[in-house]
Amino acid sequence: MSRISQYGSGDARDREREVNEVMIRPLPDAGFGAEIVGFDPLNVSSGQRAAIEDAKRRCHGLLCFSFGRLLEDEELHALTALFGENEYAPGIINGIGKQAGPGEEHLSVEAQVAALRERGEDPFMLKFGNVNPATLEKEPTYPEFFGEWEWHTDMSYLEVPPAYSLLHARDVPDEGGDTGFCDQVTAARTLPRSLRQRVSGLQIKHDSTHGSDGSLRPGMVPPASPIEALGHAHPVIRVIPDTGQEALFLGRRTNAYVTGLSLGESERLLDELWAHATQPRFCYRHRWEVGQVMVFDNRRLMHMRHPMDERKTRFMWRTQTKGQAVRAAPA
Ligand SMILES: O=C(O)CCC(=O)C(=O)O
Ligand SMILES: [Fe+2]
Repeated sequence: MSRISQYGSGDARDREREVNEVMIRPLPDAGFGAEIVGFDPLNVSSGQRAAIEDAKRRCHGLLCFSFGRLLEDEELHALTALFGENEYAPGIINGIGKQAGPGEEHLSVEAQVAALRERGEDPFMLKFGNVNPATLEKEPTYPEFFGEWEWHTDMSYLEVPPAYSLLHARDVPDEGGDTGFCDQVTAARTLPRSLRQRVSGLQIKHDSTHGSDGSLRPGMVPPASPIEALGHAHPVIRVIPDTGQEALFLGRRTNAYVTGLSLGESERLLDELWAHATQPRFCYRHRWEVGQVMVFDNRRLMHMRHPMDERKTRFMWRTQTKGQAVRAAPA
């Protein structure tokens, strides 16, 4: 993929733009995406806001804000608000990447949010890694944390999955722990015609029982087979509302199931789709710098995390924005 044709017209001024002292330029060494430098999320001019809207459309849904410093909670929330309305973080509200524990089945979302706030927790922000969030001292964590996290789209097991996710690097190892991004609009555009015909009208059920690191989510029981997995079914090819583009929407491979097929047929079709969707030519691997925020459009990109050394530390903050109803591509 040529960076220039992916980003814009190829004119040098067009590729590197200064808007009220904010620099927007193609993400180095990537086939897509833009890097934004010199941005203050608490003080955004209308020109900057328009430039970000434009970059959202032109940069394949991947924007890297390089702040060169750690953000405050309210700064990450202000940046998130440029991309949409806050969505709850996974794993803390029943039904959103978490199964209610015994006696918790009737708790309202409001009651759960109030209890989280009481404990000083932010229901919209996930803080994860192998450090204590308050002291930043290294802490033991579950073994899957260090391995390779599979390709996925955030929270696609929901009926209305989030549109954007924002990941803020607070502490990253000097090697390992990179994040990969994979463009599913290009994957849909290049899908062999015969495969496209086979998936026309089909849906995939997106499992909620396991996280992308392979660990079981809070309160969940492993399904007997993908057919029994808990999660929502979505069209294999969706239309992104903002741009009208078609994108493959595979979610994650573990426990995925093409509804209505036998398990064997479903597995074979999914293997073919995944082999096509994750080709290196559609992907970019991001090496983090502390202080960066990667904003990615879940409707367009899948992401994964590379493994890291157990002796090292990594700590990220994450927010996400509410999405819109998933619309199937026309047959
Ligand atoms: O930490 C990363 O690089 C990716 C984590 C991830 O997949 C997520 O927070 O959704
Ligand atoms: Fe993720």
